[in-house]
Amino acid sequence: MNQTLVVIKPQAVARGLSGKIMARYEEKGLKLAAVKLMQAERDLLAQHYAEHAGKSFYDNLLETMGSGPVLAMVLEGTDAVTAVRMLNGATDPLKASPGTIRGDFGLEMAHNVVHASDSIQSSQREISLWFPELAVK
Ligand code: FUP
Repeated sequence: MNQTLVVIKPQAVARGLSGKIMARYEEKGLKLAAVKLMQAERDLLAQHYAEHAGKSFYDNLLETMGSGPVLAMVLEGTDAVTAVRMLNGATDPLKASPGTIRGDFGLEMAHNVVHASDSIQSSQREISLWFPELAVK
């Protein structure tokens, strides 16, 4: 069993896709451990995407992610990190296979519809960043 962070991005929330996307994860057998609709502050996004600081797409990425509410969630299950990455598909929606979430619901790299942690280590870092209230006190 492990946990992973998923963020449904602002444009997908605005397009009314949250329910459909969440259903994909639930239908796979992943369990929702936490969920919240929130406006991501720039400071949170800068920490979240620290590995991309300085890259050509960084400013646009932070602006896009801060452009409206996101739906952040923690999903858990057997190999949840890998399971979610497989369901999401490739980063670039044009290269993501049809049937995957990114493949089915978007066209452009800068506007793919979801983020998910890429390893158990990043899931732990990202869950504590997005859900500090879940930390053991
Ligand atoms: P992923 O782990 O699949 O979310 O992909 P990355 O961490 O490499 O990228 C994070 C986000 O940056 C992507 F969702 C979209 C954006 N991005 C671009 O806009 N252009 C790029 O060339 C790479 C990533």
